[in-house]
Amino acid sequence: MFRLIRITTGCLVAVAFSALAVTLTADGGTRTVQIRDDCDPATFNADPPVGPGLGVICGGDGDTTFGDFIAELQATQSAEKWRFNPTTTDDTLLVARNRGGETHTFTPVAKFGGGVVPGLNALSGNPDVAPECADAAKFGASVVPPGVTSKAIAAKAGDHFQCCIHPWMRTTVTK
Ligand SMILES: [Cu+2]
Repeated sequence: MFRLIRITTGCLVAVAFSALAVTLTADGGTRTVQIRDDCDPATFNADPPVGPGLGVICGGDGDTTFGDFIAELQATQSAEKWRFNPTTTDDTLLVARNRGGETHTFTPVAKFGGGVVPGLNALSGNPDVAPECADAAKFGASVVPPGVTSKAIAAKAGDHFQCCIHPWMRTTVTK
């Protein structure tokens, strides 16, 4: 750094280098976790399955019908296109960005477990509800609606984040 400054001329250039170094350091530890789904609005918002009074649950333009979503869960205990990306990160400042059509949560949990939808817990093999996902009073602050990016969340190695609606959606912070 000193050599760079010496071979350049002028105070403004030196200041510019310093500012760049600070910016790179700050960005290096931040990770945007993309939240994705593929819900087909016609079938996800139909009644059934959603039922009256719950409003629109799929505001996106995905291609997976509700029937295919359930069938995939029955076959594999997961729906591949409902996911956090990445599923592991060594970054310790996280923001979650919902690029899907459904509301998701990005909730810190001590241990991965089920969420607030009993049917999805059963289909995904998560019968034990994570306490942090037990009710909206607990996970409400971690809800990420479609199109929204969360505030930055400080994390450390070993931390776990999951969706309290779709409990197979997970990210683990690694060393
Ligand atoms: Cu979700």
